[in-house]
Amino acid sequence: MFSPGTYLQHDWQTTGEGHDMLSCLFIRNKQRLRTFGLLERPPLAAHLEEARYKIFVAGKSGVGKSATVAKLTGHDIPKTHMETPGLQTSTCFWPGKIIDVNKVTLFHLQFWDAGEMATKKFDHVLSACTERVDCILFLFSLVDKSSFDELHALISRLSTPNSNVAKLVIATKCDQHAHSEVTQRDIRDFEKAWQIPVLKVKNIPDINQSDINDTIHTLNSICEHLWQRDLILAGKIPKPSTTQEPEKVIRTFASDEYI
Ligand SMILES: Nc1nc2c(ncn2[C@@H]2O[C@H](COP(=O)(O)OP(=O)(O)O)[C@@H](O)[C@H]2O)c(=O)[nH]1
Ligand SMILES: [Mg+2]
Repeated sequence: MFSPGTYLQHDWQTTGEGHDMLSCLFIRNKQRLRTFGLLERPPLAAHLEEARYKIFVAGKSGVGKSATVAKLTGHDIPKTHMETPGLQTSTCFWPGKIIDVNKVTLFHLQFWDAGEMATKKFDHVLSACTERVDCILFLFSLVDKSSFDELHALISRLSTPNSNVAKLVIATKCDQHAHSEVTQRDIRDFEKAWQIPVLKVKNIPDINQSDINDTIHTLNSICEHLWQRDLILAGKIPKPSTTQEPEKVIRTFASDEYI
């Protein structure tokens, strides 16, 4: 796991250049991201190099997959839970300043969100989501411990050895932290065991600067992990060696003790 700000300048959005670009991407007095149709591009796209990525959003039904995608793509956040019918894709454009080359890249993120029923009923839905995927976001809800416990099996099921897919975990419903069933310690232990960072989101409308900063932080983190993955694929940086499953780590320690 690398520290935020290794590949992407996280405070770039507060600079004059970043501020100007963000004003093309936010609407309603900077309270919400602009949405783009299939063939639409933000006005700043003409001047920037664009990098396109497919992101699959996985997690138990009701954890907030559709709400998270809606928040990150500027759509209305669903107020009640309605199982996503079939498969939905949504797009977001996000500019990020790459530290190494001192250049702004426009990240074109396409989120793939599938309802649980659809993935269980039709095998091709899950394979469509994972085919040539660049990143998987594993979601759990802070107020549903079982969604956190299920993560281990979910990550193992969707990870193939030596695959170069960027992985991030997102904890949803952080606005309800008073009712949290998952402790900070659980999260720290999880990060240590899996070497996958856990981001936190609250899927409520961005009503103040701190909420907007949370959205900016989430998008920067996703883009930074995608960029790191590209550098690994291009052979420019080594692949982190600590991505084995926790069970294997535990077994190694256990056999060492007997030596
Ligand atoms: N308070 C709060 N509610 C959330 C959050 N994320 C999702 N929800 C609610 O949780 C319910 C399920 O969300 P949804 O995105 O439909 O779940 P999905 O089945 O994983 O796609 C909806 O009523 C959302 O409004 C959050 O961060 N905070
Ligand atoms: Mg859904």
